[in-house]
Amino acid sequence: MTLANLAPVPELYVSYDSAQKLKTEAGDLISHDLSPRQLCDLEMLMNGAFNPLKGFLGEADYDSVVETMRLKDGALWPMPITLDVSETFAEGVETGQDIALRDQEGVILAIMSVTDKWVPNKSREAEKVFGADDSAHPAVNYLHNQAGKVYLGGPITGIQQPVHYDFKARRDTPNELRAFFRKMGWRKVVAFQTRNPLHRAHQELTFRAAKEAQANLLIHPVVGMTKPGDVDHFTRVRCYEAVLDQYPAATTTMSLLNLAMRMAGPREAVWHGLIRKNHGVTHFIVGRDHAGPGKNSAGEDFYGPYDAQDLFREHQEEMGIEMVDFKHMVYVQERAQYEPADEVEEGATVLNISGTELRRRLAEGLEIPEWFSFPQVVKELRRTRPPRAQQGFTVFLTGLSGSGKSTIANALMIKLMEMGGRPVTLLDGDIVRKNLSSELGFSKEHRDLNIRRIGYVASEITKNGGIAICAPIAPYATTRRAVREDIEQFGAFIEVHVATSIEECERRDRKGLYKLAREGKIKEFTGISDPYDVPENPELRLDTETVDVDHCAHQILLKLESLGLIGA
Ligand code: PPS
Repeated sequence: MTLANLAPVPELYVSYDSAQKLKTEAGDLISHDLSPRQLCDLEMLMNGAFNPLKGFLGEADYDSVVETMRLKDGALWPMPITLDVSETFAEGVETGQDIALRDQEGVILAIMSVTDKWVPNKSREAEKVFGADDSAHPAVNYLHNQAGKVYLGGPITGIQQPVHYDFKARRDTPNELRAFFRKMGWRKVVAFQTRNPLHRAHQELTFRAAKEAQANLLIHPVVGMTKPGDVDHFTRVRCYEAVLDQYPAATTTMSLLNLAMRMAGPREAVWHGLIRKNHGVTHFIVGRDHAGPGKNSAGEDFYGPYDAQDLFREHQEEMGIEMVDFKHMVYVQERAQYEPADEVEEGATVLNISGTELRRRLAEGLEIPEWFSFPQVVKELRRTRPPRAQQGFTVFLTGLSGSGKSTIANALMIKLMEMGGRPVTLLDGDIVRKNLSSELGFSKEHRDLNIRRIGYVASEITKNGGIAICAPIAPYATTRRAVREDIEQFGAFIEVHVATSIEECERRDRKGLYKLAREGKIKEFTGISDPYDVPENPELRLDTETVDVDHCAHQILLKLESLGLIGA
């Protein structure tokens, strides 16, 4: 039987006095500004959640983790925790040097003594850690399109904890949770990891898991980074707080974990187990498709539904934390209660609402029955996810110069303004280049920056319930995808490919630019001397060669209507 050993785990912080001194000295060091994901990783490193790691992995440990799920000393550790930086930054850093790690406001949180600097083989990392070098996997996409090209490794000296302004009382370090369990006399604790709101089925299964293991229950949701598109953590925590009242008092607690998930399925499950072990937990609930990233680019699941459970089971003894299998709970109408799907009497009426169905009901403002969730949870979800017809969204037109993007965008804007209800903003390529991006040219870097700026403004508009219509060339698929991700956190992103051929654009040559490009007087001209990645799966593709502008704009309106974004 697993009982908790609640002695403290090692942290990487120095004493208050040393921290003050180090902070002053660190002012002279080269600084790295941590990305949101690195910030989460650093917090987990410093507070002992990633024990036994002492810093960002060096090259030998990294290779070993990628290949064998173990550090080079043999300790089980399935996830490479690495500090990725740009090539330019890496050029200025030598091994043996100390660097300061700062948060996004510039506060120095830690010093890292750089022992290793190398260029990783990211495709190998993707294959081994995430199972496929496929950018449909969010962590693989991050690896190739967001993470820097060079990795730095070395031990960390922790100066101060990252500051959180939200839900302070609900955030605990591993040692704070251990102390709490000790104080409460909890010797067996089962943890439930989640990145989704809890409904009645979850409440029932976690309660049963705790009863079966004769343990107390820790609801341990991730509030760092989860899967793009998830319900934001502010809303989720308000939902969790509402559900907490449903458990018998004094048997259950909730704590927030500032982890940046990777959605790595089986490896992630083992990683989650090790992290919970560090928090003093003895049992861990692993469900079907734990930390699953969704479908790969061939439309298939990345991992088998029980791969995570299998890998966890294989290692649980070594980890010192027991797995509790997730039971698929369903609502049995005749008995008016939840029961494990495999225990339901034959002939009984089983009710279930899938995640997709729930999102549809929320999006369309439809009823969500009491047997499915708690009224308070539904109220919170409705507050942040109003019906689609009241949410903000972005229409992103992309196509060659002279394809007709601006004309269609203008017609669409007028039509939407005529309908009223939401403010509409047009971010046309030329307008943006005049106002937001006047200093930029047409190199790949500048184009990316230009599109990221448009994406940023559009995401703010979308977040605040408005309609953004963007009409840049946006020639690169990876940048368009990044913008989609930014915006889909807040509302719909409708990519419209204005598919006018290069021949037709050149024939029209409204601005005379194609002629100049052919003569070599304009360099890096899209379609002539610079690439255009044709969108593979846009929400809509418009043919402007046989269809007039008015009708093109109308086609977009029909699409918006079919998505529930306008109308009723
Ligand atoms: S990008 O690639 O998305 O940043 O381009 P964008 O901001 O939409 O700007 C495109 C407009 O700039 C003019 N222009 C060029 N386009 C492509 N390549 C080169 N080298 C270039 N130089 C100037 C052109 O008029 C584009 O306007 P549109 O409205 O697309 O015709």
